[in-house]
Amino acid sequence: MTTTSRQFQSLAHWGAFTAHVEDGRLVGVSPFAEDPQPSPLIEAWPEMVYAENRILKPSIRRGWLETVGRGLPHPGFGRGDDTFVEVSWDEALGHVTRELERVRTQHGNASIFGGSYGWSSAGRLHHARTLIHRFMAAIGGCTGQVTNYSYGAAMRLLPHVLGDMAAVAGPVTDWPAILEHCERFVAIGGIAGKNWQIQSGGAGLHPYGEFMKQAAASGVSFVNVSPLKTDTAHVIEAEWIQIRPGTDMALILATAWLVHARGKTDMDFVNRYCVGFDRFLAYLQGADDGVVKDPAWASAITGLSAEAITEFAESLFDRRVMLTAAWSLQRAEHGEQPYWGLVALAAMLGQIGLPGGGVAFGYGSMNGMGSPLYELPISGLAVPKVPGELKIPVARITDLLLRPGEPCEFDGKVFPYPDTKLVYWAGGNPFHHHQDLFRLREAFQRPDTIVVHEPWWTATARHADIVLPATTPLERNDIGGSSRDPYLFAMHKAIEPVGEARGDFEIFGALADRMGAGEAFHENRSEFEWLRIIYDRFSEAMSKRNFNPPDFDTFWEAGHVRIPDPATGFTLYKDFRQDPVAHPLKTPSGKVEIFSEAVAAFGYEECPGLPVWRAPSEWLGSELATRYPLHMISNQPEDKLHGQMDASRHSRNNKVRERAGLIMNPADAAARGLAEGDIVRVFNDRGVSLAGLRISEKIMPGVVCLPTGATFDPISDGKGGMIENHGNPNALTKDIGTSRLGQGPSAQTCLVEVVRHETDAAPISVLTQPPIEAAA
Ligand SMILES: Nc1nc2c(c(=O)[nH]1)N[C@H]1C(S)=C(S)[C@@H](COP(=O)(O)OP(=O)(O)OC[C@H]3O[C@@H](n4cnc5c(=O)[nH]c(N)nc54)[C@H](O)[C@@H]3O)O[C@H]1N2
Ligand SMILES: Nc1nc2c(c(=O)[nH]1)N[C@H]1C(S)=C(S)[C@@H](COP(=O)(O)OP(=O)(O)OC[C@H]3O[C@@H](n4cnc5c(=O)[nH]c(N)nc54)[C@H](O)[C@@H]3O)O[C@H]1N2
Ligand SMILES: [Mo]
Repeated sequence: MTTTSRQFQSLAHWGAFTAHVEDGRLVGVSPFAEDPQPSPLIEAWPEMVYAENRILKPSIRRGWLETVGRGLPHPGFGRGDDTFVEVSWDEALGHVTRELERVRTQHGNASIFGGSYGWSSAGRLHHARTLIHRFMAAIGGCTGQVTNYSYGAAMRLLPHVLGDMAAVAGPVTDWPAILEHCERFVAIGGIAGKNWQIQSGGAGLHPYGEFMKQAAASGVSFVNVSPLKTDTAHVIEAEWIQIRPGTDMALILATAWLVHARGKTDMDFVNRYCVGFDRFLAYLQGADDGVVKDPAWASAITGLSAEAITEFAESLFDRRVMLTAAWSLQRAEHGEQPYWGLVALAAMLGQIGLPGGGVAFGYGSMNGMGSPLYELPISGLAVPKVPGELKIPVARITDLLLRPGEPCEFDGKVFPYPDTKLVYWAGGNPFHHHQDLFRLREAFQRPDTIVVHEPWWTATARHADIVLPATTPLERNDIGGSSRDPYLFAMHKAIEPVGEARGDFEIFGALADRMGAGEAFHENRSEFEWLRIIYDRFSEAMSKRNFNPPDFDTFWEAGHVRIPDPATGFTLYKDFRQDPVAHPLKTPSGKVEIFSEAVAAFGYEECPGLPVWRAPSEWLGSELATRYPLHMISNQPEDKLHGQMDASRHSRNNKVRERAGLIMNPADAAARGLAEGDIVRVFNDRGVSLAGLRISEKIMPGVVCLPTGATFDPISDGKGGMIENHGNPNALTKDIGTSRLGQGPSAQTCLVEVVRHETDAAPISVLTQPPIEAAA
């Protein structure tokens, strides 16, 4: 017997790799040879492609087929507990088009929700979220979503303060500039290496380890202000300041107060480059509220001693300083404030625009944050604008479904939530990403119809009515790359689609054809015709930069092309500093707005015109902490990307008694009589989640950490209620906006209590298929 072995180039958000295929079956992967530190996550591919929880055929929920599918009203319940019936593609597509037609004619396009937030896959052509938006535009539009879960609050705040989003979305001051010029690097929320495995759009290089090695050798002094010691690489030996979650703003304000009290405010900078410093100073000194924001004040809030706060502040005097915070800081109630506060502090220290100094966010949040400015020009299919189309702030999804007609306030505007009849999701997992999942589950009972495209039976697919099996990138041809990396990659089709899966491009194309919108959607071009167009656009943009990439066929055969390295040493807002008249910021004043008239005019008490401390509704100093004395952080998982690859060995081997591991300080465990490996009930008024216990000195007392990503597994509690069985933190998190300004998610604002789970825990079932009946 002879075996045919073939190799294919591919790419994921967690890196580039070669797929090894024998006799048409994916048998292994090897990392991209030029990647200095490939992510082990690539090894999950062979398992995931053939995983037990792959969706093999179009499947429709039994209860839907018997009601809405027959023209009867939706009874308002049934999602998430029902069986699915496998049907043909023709039948499934027929149901989808009939429902889209019915809803748009009876209720209007605004009753179709197609925001479909989520990470999809790395390829540009088959990017599911782009394709759903393009499809919806072709049939007259839908209700969409703006901003993101990652740094949504900052997306709305920073334009008011700095005129754009560069400080959070990039390009930020690069590592070479930092390592050459910076003396003190303040990382609030740390710069965690685990997060650098990931780059939206994928990457050929993972340079984090290299940058950290250089950082260790550079003499820059690092401080990690975080409840978790592991939020920085051990090689840089960062100081660790253990701060209570959600209180960073008090530390920032006290630092600012002390900077001024010690005569260290750079008044020249503040006068020439900023507006509103006087208002901020008055606030720091208590002119408005009688509260002086000094270290003693901040000590009571942060749990740090006044001496420690003073020392921290003094470490910033007369030195080149980079102030940074993780994106997680603003995924909390009032998450705008520490960002605005850090900008104000950087301004007072006169650091903005100085080489390697100033303020920027997310150095530890994703691969390539602070990498040289490659700006690889790559884009997928265009999404035409639909006039009048409403877009809700991304994290208000449950409110949209539960509160039709009620007002949503957002960044100075107000609009009513439309009445949603049909929800359509492709390339995202709201039952991973959203907060308070039992509330989302209730909201998901409301619409008439929910359609989902997925390769795997995620919790979202399980809560849908019509589930269409999507291919993985290895089952189709694509092209990928990202702006923070020097490579453009071919993504070869390595294997035939698993089961009856189809690509999202093909699925939406077929639907568009049925609805008379085919031309607008696919323009009568095939997969390969589009790939050539995307490549030609890349080539053309690169040739303007004096680099001529090879022709498409040569590129496709080689598997990748590397663009030349750019100059390094970029410092954000350097040109503004050099000449604020020629290079004003895009704020109303052209300057850094420490006070914003525009924000003040919105009249939001929780987000006034200047950076302030507002106690969140849940934190260790709140009254609720008497009942729920532990602050739960839910950070990004080291062993997967969000909910993806949860069924792989890599993720499963890292679980504790099959459940996500909750990290707890030994003192808190001892006080509760808990031992390593216990199954614990993590709970608050919103829900219960069963996790496995991990005890560690690397988390501060009073704080527990339950990373995201365990597939949501709601089970009966035996008393008529439900609990979550798999350690999913979003069964517990709070579903409120950061403020009316940003309306970002507030996942990090969450108190809990933890006790041992005494009864036998039910086995986890969500990593396989839900109950399925084969078609009659
Ligand atoms: N508590 C808490 N919650 C959080 C966060 C937190 O810090 N704490 N972080 C938030 C953040 S920053 C983010 S970005 C979100 C992430 O939330 P999501 O982006 O929604 O999470 P993913 O699991 O990546 O979901 C992507 C889905 O797309 C599917 N998919 C992959 N390829 C394809 C394809 O080709 N076609 C189709 N149709 N589907 C495909 C995957 O199987 C997966 O289910 O989570 C947020 N939620
Ligand atoms: N391996 C892996 N990497 C990822 C992802 C993934 O799913 N897996 N997701 C990617 C995505 S979409 C995003 S948006 C980024 C997110 O990037 P980040 O938001 O930076 O990531 P997190 O891990 O959520 O948070 C970083 C740290 O912030 C600390 N922290 C939380 N709350 C507070 C607080 O109130 N105060 C202080 N001082 N610290 C706090 C926590 O200890 C946490 O470990 O990560 C990306 N990288
Ligand atoms: Mo994110």
